[in-house]
Order: sequence, then structure tokens, then C-alpha cells
Amino acid sequence: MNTAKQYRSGLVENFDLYAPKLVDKEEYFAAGHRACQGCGEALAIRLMCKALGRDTVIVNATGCMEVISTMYPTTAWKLPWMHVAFPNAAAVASGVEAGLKVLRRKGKIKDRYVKTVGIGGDGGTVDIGLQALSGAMERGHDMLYVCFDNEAYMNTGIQRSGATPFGASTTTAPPGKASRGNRTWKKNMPEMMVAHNIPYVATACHSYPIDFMNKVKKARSIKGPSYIHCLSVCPTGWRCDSKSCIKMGRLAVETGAFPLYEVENGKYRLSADMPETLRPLEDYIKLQGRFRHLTPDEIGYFQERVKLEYKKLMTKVKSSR
Ligand SMILES: Cc1ncc(C[n+]2csc(CCOP(=O)(O)OP(=O)(O)O)c2C)c(N)n1
Repeated sequence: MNTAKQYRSGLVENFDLYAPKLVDKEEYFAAGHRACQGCGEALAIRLMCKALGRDTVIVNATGCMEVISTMYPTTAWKLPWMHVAFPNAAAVASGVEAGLKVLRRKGKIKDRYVKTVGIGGDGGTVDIGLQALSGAMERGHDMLYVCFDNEAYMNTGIQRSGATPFGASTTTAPPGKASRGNRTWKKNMPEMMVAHNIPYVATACHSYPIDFMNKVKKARSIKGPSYIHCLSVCPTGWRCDSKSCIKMGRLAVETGAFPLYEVENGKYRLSADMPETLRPLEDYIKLQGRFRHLTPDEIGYFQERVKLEYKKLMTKVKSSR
């Protein structure tokens, strides 16, 4: 059986291929926006824009990132940006992509490859915008979609979404006598995208900026649909210290609660930043007020399920080698 070290060494090779690329010094997501202190999602957007570069059109579903970036009459966006409704970011992005194709055919953007990128929060992606996204991926549009997953509907006051983890306290799943917080398991959205047989799916986190930017660059270069699921720490909704944003993202990865991997043409690969052995889940959840009410039994269940999901992922990684 292959060891985790062997997997990693294979990955490091791949990592080297992309790592030397220089980071764009240009900022396309300006400072001075209204994100909360320690917002991981705003950092992730900034990194994504750097990796995408100038020739990009962003289509943004309603959510935190739209609200904090475009307080009238200002905007933080230095790229063409469109705000659309909650359910249809991917549908609008398909239209933009089709329009760009026509412009190219007519020779109006001859020497430029302009990428269309749809973005949304977890509510706008795994719940409300899911059918539009599924359709866009199925039709094979040349577009990237990035879900910035802060694990709840944060902009409207921390309501649970299909991406909220087991046990988390939200305003619609509060712990108390009748409820123990969120009872459902986090929807496996990357796996749902893999099931669409698209060329590229990846998970990422702002706490691993080079890995995230390299994945965005790779997705940008693919002529077809691609999807990145980016865990975005939300100190406000997770009830954790705002200065712990980067650490929290790392702990999510190191405990296996949010593993980093890529699926390229159906082949799974763990990302180089994955540790050889996972840390106990408790290291991650004990720092967050949203899990404060969990009993040892509930933490035990959560831990076992994380291990099980990781095992399933590793089986796919092994059979892809
Ligand atoms: C069809 C529809 N339902 C509800 C809303 C209200 N609404 C706007 S943003 C939002 C929450 C967005 O959550 P998410 O997509 O997870 O992004 P986040 O704010 O967490 O970044 C909601 C419920 C809406 N604008 N449209």
C-alpha cells in the first residue's frame, strides 16, 4: 500500500510545476471595502483576482462579497463585475461567456482570452443557485465557478445552509432543549461537480494562498467548465477570534474537516499541503463558539464521520494513481 508520504511526493512534483509562477502585484480587489475584521472570504477574493488577472469578467451572486464591495457610490472591483440575483449567477455567467464567444468570432477581442468567472457564497451555490450551476456545467460553458464557502448564509444573519457542518450553531439551527445545532452533514458539493464530468474540480482555502492561486490559474487555462470550492473562514459566524482566520483555515485542512484536493479529468490528487496524518478534529472545533455546545459523544460522531469521508477520498486518490 502506498504511504501518505508517497502521495505527497507525487504531489510536490506537481506543485513545483506551478509554484514558481510570480504573484501579480496588481490589485484587482481594492482595500477599503466593508468586510468584517478577519474575513477569509474577502482575502480569498483578492487572491483569486490576482490569479485571474485583467482579462476577466466576474459574475457575483448576491451575498457578503457583493454587499461589502459595492456600497454606493463606491466599488472595490477593478475588474468588470456584475451583480446578479441569488439563484442565477451561473446562468448569467453562461450568457456572458456565450457573448464573449460571439465577440471573439467577430474579431472584436481577437488577441485576448477573456475568462468568465461566476462566484457565490455557499447559500448561493450549494442551495439556491445549484440548478443554474448544474445547467452551466452540463452545457460545458468555458467558465470557472468559485464557491466561497463560509458555511452559512452569513450576509443575512448566519442562517444554516446545505454547507453548514454538523453540529454548528446557526440562527436557524440554534442549540437548546429542542435542538442541538445543525443536524445535517455538509453537502459534498465538489463531488457533485465531479459527477458532472467537468475537466477540473478543486478544493482550496485562503490559508494556503499559493495553492489556491495555482488552482485558479489552472482553472483559468482550461477551455471548458471548472469549479473551485474555497473554504472561507468567517470569524463573525463561526464565533472565533478575528485574528485566527488563517489559523482556522489551516486547522480545517489539517484535521481533514476540509481536505485539499484536485480532480482533473476524473483523476483525484491530494494537494501538497495535506499533512501525512490528520490532527484530532477537536483542535479545530474547540476554537469556535458555534461548536461550543457539542457533547463528547457528538464530537466523537463528528470525528468518526470526518475520518470516514477522508477514507473515501483517499480510496479515490489511490485508485487514480
Ligand atoms: C431568492 C433570494 N432569496 C433570499 C435572498 C436574501 N439573501 C440575500 S444574500 C443571502 C445570504 C447569502 O448567503 P451565501 O450565499 O452563503 O453568501 P454569504 O453572504 O455567506 O457570503 C440571502 C438569504 C435573496 N436575495 N434572494
